[in-house]
Amino acid sequence: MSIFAFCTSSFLHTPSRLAHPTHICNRHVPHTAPISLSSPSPPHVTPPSPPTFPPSRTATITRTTNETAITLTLNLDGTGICDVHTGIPFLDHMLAQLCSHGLFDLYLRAKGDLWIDDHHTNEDIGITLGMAIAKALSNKKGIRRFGHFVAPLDESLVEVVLDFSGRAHCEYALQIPTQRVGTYDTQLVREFYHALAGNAQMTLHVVQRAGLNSHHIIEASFKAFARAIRMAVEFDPRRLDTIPSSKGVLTDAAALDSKSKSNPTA
Ligand SMILES: [Mn+2]
Repeated sequence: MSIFAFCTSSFLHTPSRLAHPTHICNRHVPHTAPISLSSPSPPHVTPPSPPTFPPSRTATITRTTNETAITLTLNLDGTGICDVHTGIPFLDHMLAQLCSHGLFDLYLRAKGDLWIDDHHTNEDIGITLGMAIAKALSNKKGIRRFGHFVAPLDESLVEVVLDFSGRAHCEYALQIPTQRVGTYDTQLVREFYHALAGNAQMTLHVVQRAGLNSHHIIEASFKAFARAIRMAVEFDPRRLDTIPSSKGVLTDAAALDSKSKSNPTA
């Protein structure tokens, strides 16, 4: 029987004594050399250093066309601060969901041709936000890459699954029962997701599992989208400094480059 049979219980409840087990035991059991302390002796453990993450991942994009002028700054490692004025009140409300549940900080100002309708402004905000996400993620080293979430909002239930794969793909399957929420054309939800996924180089699936109310369905989708992005962009402590791909690359650099060439202000 080990010498430690006499003192095990005191070890269990007094972790601070673990550093000096022989001192405690020697008071009760005078030992004669040699005594093996191999098995119960706690090994000397150096606490692991906290992982060194890069500083906050931010991106600023300014994009100007004949239809819209948009400037935004995104911080993927933020706290949920949302300072946006898109000119489209319902889209402001949805971007607030994105920030709050994704823990992004977003500053955005948009001036668009709203006298026509919301289409160009809505789509170009999706484009610009997607570009900002891609820029902030850079080579995607250390991120989880995949994200998913199912968000309820009362009777509505929407699932979002995404992958920062470097390939732009959007499967959109919301069935919104009314043409408008407030003044917002609900067809624009699809346009927003397509524009964002395409420019963030993201594979995106938006699936409606239940829902009756248009506002609820759309808002549930943005909440699920926010949480799925948050999951995907957060760091995997087992992935530090490596790109989460068997191919070794998750960025279509040529696509990003062609965008910046076609839009010199971006
Ligand atoms: Mn709402």
